[in-house]
Amino acid sequence: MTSNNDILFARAQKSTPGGVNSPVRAFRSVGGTPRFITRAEGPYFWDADDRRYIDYIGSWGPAIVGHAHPDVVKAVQDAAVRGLSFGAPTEGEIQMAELICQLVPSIEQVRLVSSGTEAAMSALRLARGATGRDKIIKFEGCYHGHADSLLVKAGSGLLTFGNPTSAGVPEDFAKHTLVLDYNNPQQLVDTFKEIGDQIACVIVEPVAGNMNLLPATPEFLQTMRRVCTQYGAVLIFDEVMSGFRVALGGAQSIYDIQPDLTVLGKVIGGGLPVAAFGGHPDLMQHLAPLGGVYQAGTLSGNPVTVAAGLATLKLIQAPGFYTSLTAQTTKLVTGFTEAARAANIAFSANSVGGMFGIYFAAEKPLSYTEMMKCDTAKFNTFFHAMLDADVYLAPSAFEAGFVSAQHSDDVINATIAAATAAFAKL
Ligand code: KE4
Repeated sequence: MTSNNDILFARAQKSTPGGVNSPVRAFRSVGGTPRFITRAEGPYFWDADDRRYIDYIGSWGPAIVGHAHPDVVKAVQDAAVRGLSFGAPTEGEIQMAELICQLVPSIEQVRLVSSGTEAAMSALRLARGATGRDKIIKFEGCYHGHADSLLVKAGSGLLTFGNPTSAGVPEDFAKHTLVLDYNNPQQLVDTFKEIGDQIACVIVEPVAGNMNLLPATPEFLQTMRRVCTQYGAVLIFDEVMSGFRVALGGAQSIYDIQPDLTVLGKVIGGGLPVAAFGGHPDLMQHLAPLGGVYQAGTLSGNPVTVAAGLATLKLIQAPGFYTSLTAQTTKLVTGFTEAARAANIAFSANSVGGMFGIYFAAEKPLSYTEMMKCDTAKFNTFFHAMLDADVYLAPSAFEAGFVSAQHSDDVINATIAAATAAFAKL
């Protein structure tokens, strides 16, 4: 019997490139038919055949309190009946800004935007405008959204500037971006010694989640903080994924390092489109309408989105929220690892707070190069075995997974049982 997902996917591909509005959803790296989701609740969502899955995508991070949480839904409903968007300031935006500043110590002023891409792009422009410098440093394997300057891969040598990873990005844009190795502090020091006074900023995922999960070593981030201070470069932590996911104060609270700017997204909107960037007022004052760095947005600080975000941020401040989320995620990762060992599969796993990574490699990868050696064919087989067992993992060997506060012991145990059977198939 043809699945409704197949019917919808065939139809979607006629009106939208690849049938999706974001590439990772198309299942291109794992093969098969994407599931078209009709509804979600708690740790579950349902596809077009009304089949229920345990969801470990969580909208790539936002659904940290569980899907369709009654408090969040009510906040959205209450806001919506008062109008959807005004193009004028609201008190909710002040409450959101004040709460973000309270929860993230390095942020003293913040600007709300509508996507992580927009937030990272704006933070880059602010760093360039504030320093008067053009060059930026990012790291291979880190993703900061699809702004032109960030769709750049490593050049051949240490100081060869980047080449575009995407068609449509002019060489002239890529040449200002230097792509270095994640978790390689010495390379960073050497680069700054050479051209530190040309560097506007360093942007990094302090806990990387876009090459699968790869946490930075403390030394890597400490070195980064030191050289940015020494050479007057802006240190930007992209915590779109790790913010309010790995800890209430984000990765910067775990590593106890204060970046100059922080980029946030995902969790702060609870699933509706909001992101943010913020830091010290000395930097933020460069932004229009005060300063010369232009940045704007029709739906920035949207009242309905802010209502969802405030309701979500209220829930995650509950005492023990992260203790419990971390415990559940650790149980999941431990269960996966034990099941793989019992089946004699070369497998490892890692987690930080409520995000996890699974690797078809005997040891946890500690670098991009090691990560690229993971067995993606085995992952793809495992992915589909789990999907057939109604467990929906991220449809790529190079994405992280996300646990919500609603992933109870029963849900985790059911997932581990499915993994035990799936490993046996490998
Ligand atoms: P958006 O523009 O997709 O809201 O955010 C871009 C972004 C920026 N920084 C980090 C650290 C991110 O993880 C992201 C987006 N993450 C991906 C997950 N790999 C979103 C999923 C997708 O592209 O559909």
